Amino acid sequence: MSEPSRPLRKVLIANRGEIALRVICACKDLGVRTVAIYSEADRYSLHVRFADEAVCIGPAKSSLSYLNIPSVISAAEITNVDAIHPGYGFLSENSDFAEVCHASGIKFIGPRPDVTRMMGLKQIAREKMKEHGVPILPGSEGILESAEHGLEVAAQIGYPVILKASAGGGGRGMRIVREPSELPGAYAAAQSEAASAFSNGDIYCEKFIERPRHIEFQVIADEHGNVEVLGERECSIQRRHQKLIEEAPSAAVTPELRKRIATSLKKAFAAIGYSNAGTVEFLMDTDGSLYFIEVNARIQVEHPVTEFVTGVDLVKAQLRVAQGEKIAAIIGGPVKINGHAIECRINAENPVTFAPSPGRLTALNLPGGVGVRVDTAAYTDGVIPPYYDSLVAKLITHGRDRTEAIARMRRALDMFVIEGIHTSIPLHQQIMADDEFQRAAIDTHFITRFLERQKSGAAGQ
Ligand code: MV4
Repeated sequence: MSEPSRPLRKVLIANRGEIALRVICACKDLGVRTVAIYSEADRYSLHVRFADEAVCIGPAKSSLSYLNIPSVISAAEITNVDAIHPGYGFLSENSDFAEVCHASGIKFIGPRPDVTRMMGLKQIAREKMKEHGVPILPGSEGILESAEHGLEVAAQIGYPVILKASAGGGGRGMRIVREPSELPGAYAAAQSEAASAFSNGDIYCEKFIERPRHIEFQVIADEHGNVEVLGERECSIQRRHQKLIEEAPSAAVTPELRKRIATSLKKAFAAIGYSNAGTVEFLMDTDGSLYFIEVNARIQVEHPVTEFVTGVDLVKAQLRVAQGEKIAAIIGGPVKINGHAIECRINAENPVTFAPSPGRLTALNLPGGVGVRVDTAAYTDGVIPPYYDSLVAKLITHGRDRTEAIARMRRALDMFVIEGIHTSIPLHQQIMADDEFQRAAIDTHFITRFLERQKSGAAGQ
């Protein structure tokens, strides 16, 4: 093990729920002390219980607590932490927050603020990736200057095209344009929507892929210019831009393609000075080509499937990178993809209407056994508050191959008991039994087709 040049003594976790607990686990494994922050709605949460110290930072509403930068920084200063781990969501990709951390002498566990800011401008990220050999979709060079400029680019690349907000991401502020007559209206709408949602009306344009797979690559980079790529995840099973099921590896990525993309990403990420964990989103066209779309400069919800198939503890790796350690010491050998892993997100929601279903858990049984992992902050008599996202647990299974991972997922779902609220467990049981899912015949329209099949009574076996 390489000696950390800046060993972490104490870390504040600027998050809640399962990811706060996940970070506490990694800190405990490294012998790092932890500080939890919590809102008034989370006083009895497990992250508060299992951290060494805990500070209440405000009312239930996120904007007044987990998103309140002065409150988070005050808690960090009072408890004298060395660093802040932001988890995902909340302040995790807020480069202003990362800057305030550093100005207060606190290490932000993530990429440098200037790099995160650059990745947040999607057309700049696109340009940088292109510059270093990562494949991108045909589209505008930089932002569109006008609707006329959009018409010129679209005429060149061919319809349909998609207009995207430079400061958007995750599906917000996009417009599909199928013919020239639609473009000026779509451009004006996208621009005003982006201006009010992101205070930045910049729009760029790409060729629209009708039926893509959503595939993302895991990157981990140290602060000495070394980058490693830990394979990919298949994330096509989503509903309204909320992922439901993720797996690693993708059944659609060959070892040659994986190698080629990894090589290009190592070059690009070294060149932009990226450090810590990152995810690179791609779309795969029906011909099997992968195209870069955006970078997520944070640890992601679905990181456990990558941990299962690579054996790398990604959150511990984030902490070690922040201590100044080198990737070679952290990964300790060449990356090998071992078997197959699947994650089902268990949400507090009605499995038919998808309406949120917060409340008290009157009974809980977590499944276990070979190849099963549950990441959750849930406990019997605990409450899922209505203020935050509806994730109750992540159920992750591993097998020697996809078939074994599915069998273990079905067994684990059957033994997962949650009473008192509605959850997506029944939905996952039906998807696991679905023929298209079992054949890995998936793309971003899978859920739409699946729900249609359910309605028409043509269920799987
Ligand atoms: C696209 C696309 C088709 N063509 N870009 C949605 C989320 C954001 N990260 C990018 N998104 C898309 N970008 C081009 N050029 C289709 C989507 C898209 C999508 C992508 C991944 C997973 C689910 C999706 C659902 C609808 C649209």
